Amino acid sequence: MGTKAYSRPITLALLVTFAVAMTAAQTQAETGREGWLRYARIGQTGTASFQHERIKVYGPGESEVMRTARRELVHGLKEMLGPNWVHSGIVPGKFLLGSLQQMQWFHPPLGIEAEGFWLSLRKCEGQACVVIVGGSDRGVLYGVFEVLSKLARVENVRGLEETQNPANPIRWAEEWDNLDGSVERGYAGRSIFFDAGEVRRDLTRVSEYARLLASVGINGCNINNVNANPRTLQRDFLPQIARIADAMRPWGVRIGMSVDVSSPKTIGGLETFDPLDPKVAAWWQSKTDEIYKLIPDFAGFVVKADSEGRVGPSAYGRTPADAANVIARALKPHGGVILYRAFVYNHHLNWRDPKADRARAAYDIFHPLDGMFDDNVVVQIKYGPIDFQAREPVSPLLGGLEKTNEAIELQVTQEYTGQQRHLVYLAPMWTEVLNFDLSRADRRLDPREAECRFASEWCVKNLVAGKTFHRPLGGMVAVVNVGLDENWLAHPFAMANLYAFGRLAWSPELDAQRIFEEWSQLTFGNDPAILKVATRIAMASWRAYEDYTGPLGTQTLTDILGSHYGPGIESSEENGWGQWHRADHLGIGMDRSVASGTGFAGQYRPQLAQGYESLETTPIELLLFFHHVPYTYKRPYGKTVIQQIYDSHYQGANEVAMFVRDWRALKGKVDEQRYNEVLAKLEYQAGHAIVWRDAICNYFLKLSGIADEKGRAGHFPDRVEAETMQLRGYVPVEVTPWENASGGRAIECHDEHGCSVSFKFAKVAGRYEIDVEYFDQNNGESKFRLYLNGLLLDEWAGTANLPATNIGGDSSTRRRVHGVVLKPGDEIRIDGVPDGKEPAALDYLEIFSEPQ
Ligand code: GCW
Repeated sequence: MGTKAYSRPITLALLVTFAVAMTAAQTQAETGREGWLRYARIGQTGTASFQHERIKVYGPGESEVMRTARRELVHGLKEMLGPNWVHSGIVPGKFLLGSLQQMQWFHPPLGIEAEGFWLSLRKCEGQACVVIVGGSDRGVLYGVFEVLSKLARVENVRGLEETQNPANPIRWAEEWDNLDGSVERGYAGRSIFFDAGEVRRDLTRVSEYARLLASVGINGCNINNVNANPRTLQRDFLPQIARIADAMRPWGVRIGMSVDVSSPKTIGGLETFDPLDPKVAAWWQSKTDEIYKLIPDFAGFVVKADSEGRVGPSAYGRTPADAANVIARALKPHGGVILYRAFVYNHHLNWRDPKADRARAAYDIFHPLDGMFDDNVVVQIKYGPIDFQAREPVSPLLGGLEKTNEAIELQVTQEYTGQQRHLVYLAPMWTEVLNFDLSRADRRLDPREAECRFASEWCVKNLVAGKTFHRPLGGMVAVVNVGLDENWLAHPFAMANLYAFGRLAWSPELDAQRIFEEWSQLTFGNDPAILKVATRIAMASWRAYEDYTGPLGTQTLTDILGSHYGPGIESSEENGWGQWHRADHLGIGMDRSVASGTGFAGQYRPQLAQGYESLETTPIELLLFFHHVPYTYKRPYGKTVIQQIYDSHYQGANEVAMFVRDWRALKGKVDEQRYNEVLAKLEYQAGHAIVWRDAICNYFLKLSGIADEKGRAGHFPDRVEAETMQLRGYVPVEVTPWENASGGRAIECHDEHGCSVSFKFAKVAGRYEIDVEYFDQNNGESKFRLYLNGLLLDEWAGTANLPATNIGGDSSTRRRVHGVVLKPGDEIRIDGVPDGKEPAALDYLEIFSEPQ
């Protein structure tokens, strides 16, 4: 290390105390645009854990990433420490950053890998200083973010001395953005990359996104939908793609692109896209060379082929390995990689065939190809064998490739887990998957247990990182689908999933709750009251969602043919998509045993396969994924399956009601904007959880004919069905499927001047909560007014952005009015005015007694 590295120090001097006190309550509005990188002011009231008289940032090196690192550090320190920053330029430094080569004279420890870093509190010229050494410039940037995060969370850095290396070489965010600006399965606004067939002129949000990604160590971003439009590869389009790369590069985020394997034919003018045809290979080579001319650090391609209507190598009788390798060889000279998705399956399965099973597809297709993929191919495998369900067994393919690189694919975008209208913190599920031991014996098949305590080589996290079989590559990717919404993912808490994904890709050893706490502190500040409530809600949320949607391994029981959002129990049956639960009046579940079912259980390693094979040793959470059982089946000391269905749905819905209550306790502590945003979303979720609960309980009550032993399912003593009230203009309608509305019916208004519905209250006098269940479609903004004896109690409009153009489980929404004093004979009336195609529809009123 020569003095050259010190030639252009940025020096900032002032009197600063890093206090360990709580951050003051954040009471001004916050939009969430900064994500967890808010750098809120640190309180100055406590004892210093770490005192500086002068802070100076030396940033040797001139690379773009190094400049970013230096700027970010200065920015973060300024924001957190206050406005008293002064540039001095001469004072001995307190923060030193540099790459390994530049900082040798600090004798950094051995073992700092290319993207890793070393943080150390040292004495520099007689004063305490924080040394940040990266294995590369990117490593320095990651180190800077780590230090800033520690400071923001007022962690004691007095004894700072740590080395961190990422566990996974591949840590990518993938976006399903289309060139027209829409985002497939995106729930947070339009694409930050594209609009109207072009790359956006203003890529500010892209740079900001790259900053968020870099702050949790994500090093790649695949920018377009895996259902790929070949247009992105066209010569005149590539310079636009290069602009995206330019926007992300300063943050060390390399971009990748989804490509359609038929491109040599569709845009290349060849008569074939057969991967074994030399002309096709030449086309990929020259196309790839062209890309690297414009984007020298291009990360690579992602491929979806032979899946859900996409063409693929099967068109020529070739394998995924053939298709992957021809592209891999074009990337190889440039250091690029191809992520070939194992999400390959036939969606025209014969549902009458008891042996047919979509869950088998990935393993059946890819396991025989093990060893046939080039070294820069990574097989990208969804965590479960079906499709991002709230609960699935771990994909057996993750343990089925020993001579092939693999990456696990997760979803931050909550396609099947409430679409960011429901709060679902997914890291507990992900850590369960990552810690799952695919070799384990059948001693205890409880998927809630972290099994990898003894670092088994068959642990998913070790397999995907490439450690088990010493693979050159491996990693974790997540479909994120951020959008132009100011807060990126629509629900403030959804950002915890993005944060957690990055943290886990960096270090899959981390604990889901610990990660959440970090995120919460960074996002909402260090007030312990907020931390406690937010953490409790988050940690209970996945289980709650699973409980009120589809427990016992039935998958999510959502409308799989449409929105993937509200309940749609029969949508998965009697079609070729293969998400079957096979419920009939006697029982439910899919027999995937080897002995009598599809044989899927046999794709696991022997001991685990044995565990899943038997009804008794299959973990209860996956019971119906592996077995078809009568509703009356129960384990010793357990409940019947049907009773578990009832209980879990009531339990899940009650849990969300608690989320609302708990969050309310934070009024005045969390800034108003985010407090209100979260509250409104939780209230909506609590209502929608009831829609889910009732749809599923009522459906299985009718189908099985077995009553809920607690008398809840099908009994709603506080409910008044809209169709039984006095209707003026409103007309009763049947709802399809019937279970998605109370009593199977609702009322609609088709008079543009409005309609009205009323009834006389008949219970004892008291104080009540009135819940109005109405339908909020996205093709109109109906208005509703609620009256008590002619006096207006509440009014609202159906303005939510729900994935529904008609009445049903996607649009059913609850409006709650508290503290209404009622006596027998009072008239409750609702006036509804339709708008556009939305008929101001109502399902029922529910009137609960409230404490006086
Ligand atoms: O879950 C399904 C989604 C599709 C998606 C597909 C995939 C991009 O419903 O929208 O297509 O998975 O992962 O390829």
